[in-house]
Amino acid sequence: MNDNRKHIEVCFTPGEYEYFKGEYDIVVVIDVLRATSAICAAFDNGVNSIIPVATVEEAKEYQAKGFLVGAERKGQIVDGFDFGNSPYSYMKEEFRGQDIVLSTTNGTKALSIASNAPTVVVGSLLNLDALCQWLEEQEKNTLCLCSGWQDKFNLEDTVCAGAISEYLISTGKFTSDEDSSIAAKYLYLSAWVNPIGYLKSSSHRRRLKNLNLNEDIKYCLTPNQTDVIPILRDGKLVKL
Ligand code: 3SL
Repeated sequence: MNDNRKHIEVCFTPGEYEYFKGEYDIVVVIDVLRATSAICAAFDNGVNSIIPVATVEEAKEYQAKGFLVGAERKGQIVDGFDFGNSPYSYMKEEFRGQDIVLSTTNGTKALSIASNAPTVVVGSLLNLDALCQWLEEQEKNTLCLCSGWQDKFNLEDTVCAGAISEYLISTGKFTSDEDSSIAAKYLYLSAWVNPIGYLKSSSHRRRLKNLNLNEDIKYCLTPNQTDVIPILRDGKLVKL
């Protein structure tokens, strides 16, 4: 057994992050529905950078300075902003090469609380394989931080974190100690036979379905559509 194995652990919600922080070289922030999926889609479509901000007030300050700003709360575009969190918003030609500011209910909050970690990257089902391979190459202690929903556990982020953990453990270079990590792995193993079917039961999927966001759900739950790995550098997400 290789005793130099690095840790891959899972934190279920931003509220629990304080019990994990400081121990990991890399934090992977995950918000499958929809913030980190939208961010991956944006970079895949040529956006130059994204400044994630935790509050609508900060988003308004950037708007006043002339930035292109998106804001979402509870699944809907915040009044006064032109776009929110739909991955399709970021596929417009006019966004290519642009610097964007984004504030969302949970995803940008998680990015903001993780921002002091040595390395922060964005994970989703969309960039799953590329991210797993990159994490394997780094061989560093890694934490998957699930954005959850208003500090509550959610299925889709946990399944994505479990997929990352399972892959890294299978390389023989990583191990997990925390029960949250082991639970995430088992959840992933039972979900992966039919991820869309499994995640049909998730509360946030139902919330988004009620807002007629079925196309977004389908897109966000379809793995491996891009190789981009967004990374936080000086408060800005850029393409690695
Ligand atoms: O919480 C978030 O950051 C969002 O992704 C939520 S929603 O999918 O836009 O409802």
